[in-house]
Amino acid sequence: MAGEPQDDCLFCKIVAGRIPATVVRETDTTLAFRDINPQAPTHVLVIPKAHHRDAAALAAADPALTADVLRETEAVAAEENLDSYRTVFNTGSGAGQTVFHVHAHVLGGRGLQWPPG
Ligand code: DGP
Repeated sequence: MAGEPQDDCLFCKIVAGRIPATVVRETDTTLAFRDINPQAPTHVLVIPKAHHRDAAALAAADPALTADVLRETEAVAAEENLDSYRTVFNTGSGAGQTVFHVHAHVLGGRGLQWPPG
């Protein structure tokens, strides 16, 4: 069911503390932790604690939680002293999504090219 923890979900396991992560921010509804394979000097993932598959599913199920995630991306950028940064939601395997628990990548600390690959 939407929002319920999934036994086979990596990020639900991080939320539950069953897999370690370098947490940089936590709220009642969200968790922000460093990406295990950073693509920039700052590369933090912001997730809702509740399980939703992707950004579209999250936005449809819980607009307030969607806003919480977006607010936290900005909070991470401020804490990391990023003047410029990129927030990315990969949606679907064709776009590079590999973990199907919605997450915003916050990337910064270097020049970022456009368009992305
Ligand atoms: P995506 O490809 O958009 O689904 O991004 C998934 C990201 O998750 C990817 O950049 C690598 C990161 N990742 C995968 N496994 C782990 C993990 O166990 N811990 C942490 N911190 N990040 C992970």
